[in-house]
Amino acid sequence: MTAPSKPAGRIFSGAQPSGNMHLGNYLGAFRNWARLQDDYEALYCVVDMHAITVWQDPQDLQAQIREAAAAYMASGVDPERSILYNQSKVAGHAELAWIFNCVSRLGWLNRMTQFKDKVGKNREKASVGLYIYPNLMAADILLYKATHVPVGADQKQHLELTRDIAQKFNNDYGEDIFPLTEPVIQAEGARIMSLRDGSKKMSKSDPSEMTRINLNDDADTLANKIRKARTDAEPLPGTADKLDERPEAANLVGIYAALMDVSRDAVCAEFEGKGFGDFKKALTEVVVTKLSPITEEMARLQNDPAYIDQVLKDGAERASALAEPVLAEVKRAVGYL
Ligand code: AQP
Repeated sequence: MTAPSKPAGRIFSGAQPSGNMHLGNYLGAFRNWARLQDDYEALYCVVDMHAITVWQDPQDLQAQIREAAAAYMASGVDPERSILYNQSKVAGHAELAWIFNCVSRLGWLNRMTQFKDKVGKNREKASVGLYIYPNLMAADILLYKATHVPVGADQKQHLELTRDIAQKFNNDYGEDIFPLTEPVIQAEGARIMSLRDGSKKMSKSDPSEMTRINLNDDADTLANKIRKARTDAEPLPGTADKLDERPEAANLVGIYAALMDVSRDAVCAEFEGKGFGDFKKALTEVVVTKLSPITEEMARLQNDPAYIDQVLKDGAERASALAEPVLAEVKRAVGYL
């Protein structure tokens, strides 16, 4: 009998239960989480503390937390092999975040583009939580000394901040406590854009439902959203580099490529010269085929909230057991009695 091989490291990742989970979350995150769980020790968290940085109705939030957990599992995350839990159940996230609030610098947070994008001109009215969100994200990751974080390209800047915080903490306290965590970003699917505007990412919080493909959309809804997706009048080119100035066309080709696990060049070669009428039909078929098993499994799981709650509770106990020694080490280094 061969001994089980050692994991390549420890992964932490999460999504905010701030609305319906969508195709961007699936291709940029969940699908990769499932693929990585055999090679890494993996913690996948429903980051409900992040979600309340913008207003969430308490009743809706409970349903959204369960929906997120169901989406992870339906995408292939196995709660036995991975640790699946919700953030607010492990108090160490908040405790370490406070320490990091005292390590992180205002100048660093002022450079975070996601905060600027989210608040726009309403900076004065944004919650303080939204501003210090990247410090909590650093705490999420470093509470478990995670070595790798699989994320969409939009989170790269936050991960760089996590590394800055780890480095400054280690320097300030003269101990090598935290690792410098590496992002794991996939080539295809790393950045799925809005169906209505190729310059904006597909997002849960976009007010228009037509901008995103939700994992719980039925086949008719999906077909309608793809039919109405913005494109241009040109046919598809033979190679993907010719899509550089055509963001909406590039996005649809990218979605097709990511779902089929092929390159964008391969998709262009297949559809060269075809118009978007034909391409959208083929894309709809692929989206429906790939997403309908996930949609069905999510619905099945959400019909059994007690099961989801038990998974989250078990996961929180396992996560707490990993977090406790790290938090004890940090508190000792900081000089808490
Ligand atoms: N459009 C996207 N393309 C690729 N990956 C994406 N992710 C999110 N949107 C896309 C990845 O999904 C994971 C979970 O993201 P999140 O829910 O924590 O936060 P977010 O990036 O802020 O997602 P949304 O949908 O835009 O939420 P709201 O609107 O609530 O802010 C992350 O790994 C993210 O990269």
